[in-house]
Amino acid sequence: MIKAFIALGTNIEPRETHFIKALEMLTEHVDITMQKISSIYETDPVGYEDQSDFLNMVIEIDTSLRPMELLRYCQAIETRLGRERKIRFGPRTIDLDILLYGQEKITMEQLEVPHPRMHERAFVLVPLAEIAPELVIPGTMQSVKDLAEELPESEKKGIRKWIGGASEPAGDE
Ligand code: GSY
Repeated sequence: MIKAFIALGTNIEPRETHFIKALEMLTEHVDITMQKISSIYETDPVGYEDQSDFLNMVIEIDTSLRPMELLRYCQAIETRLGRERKIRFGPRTIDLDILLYGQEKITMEQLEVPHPRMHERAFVLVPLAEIAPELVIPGTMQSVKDLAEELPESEKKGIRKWIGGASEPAGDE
């Protein structure tokens, strides 16, 4: 069994329903066991900014799927939930990004693990730090908690915990 982390993002309504369905489909796979689920965060769009706010979360799974099998299953979920790839970095019903697959470093055309931008994205680091604060991303020397804490204030401001259909600043408990 390999421990893997997957980031989920959605910015087309009904956003929470997309998360619920994606989690159901992951759970129903016989070779995937859900281990941890972060809170949901509402986040300002990064990259292409002229689009709606995202909901983001991160999960930890145990899996016996090989990396490409896991990628194909994640892509199948995206397709079943109606994802279209019209604008690069543009709006999406659901996005499932494999962040980490054990300690493996994978460099393929279709899949790069650790995810190449995960250590700089607040919408990944904040939920990941919630479920795996002491994790060290292969290739970095710092824990996820430290990386999240060191994010610029301007980026942390764009991450709000999503509670019962409303959001409030993250880290204010
Ligand atoms: O793969 C990430 C999709 N994405 C996101 C996202 O999930 N959240 C936020 N806040 N901005 C994003 N920009 C892109 S592309």
